Amino acid sequence: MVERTLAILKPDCVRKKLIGEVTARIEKAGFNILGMKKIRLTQESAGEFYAVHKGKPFYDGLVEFMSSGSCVVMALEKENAVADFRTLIGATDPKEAAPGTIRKLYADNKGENIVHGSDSPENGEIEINFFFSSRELFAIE
Ligand code: DAT
Ligand code: MG
Repeated sequence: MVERTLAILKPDCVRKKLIGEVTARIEKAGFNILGMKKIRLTQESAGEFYAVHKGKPFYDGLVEFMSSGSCVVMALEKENAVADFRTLIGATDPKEAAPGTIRKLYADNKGENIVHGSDSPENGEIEINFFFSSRELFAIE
């Protein structure tokens, strides 16, 4: 099924000047980029985006990190987009990520892991709507 998933190139990705390399990997893996922009999360908006993790020991650090610099958000579309994007980025902890995955290649640790991917098609839609209006999304024609 054709699905949509949200990608966030996190502040560590931007700081390391890896926007181009990560985006090239995403395109080469067959994802269509429907929308793409640079944003800066506030602590409040980062906390809202990651509300599902509220109360976990890493939550405060996650909010701090995600609001520590700018990010690039992308709305992606592809057959089986959610699972295929998670395969492309690899496990949350780069130490456990498969060889050749984006997190294995570029991430320093579990907290600063270069890229976010949605965990279900439902959350993909919700997360895309968090950052994009429908007028900011364009199919490849
Ligand atoms: P994922 O981003 O792979 O979906 P997640 O949803 O479990 O992982 O967690 C969201 C983010 O929170 C993750 O990308 C990095 C951070 N995080 C998760 N578990 C962590 C931990 N044990 N220590 C530090 N940061 C963690
Ligand atoms: Mg997750």
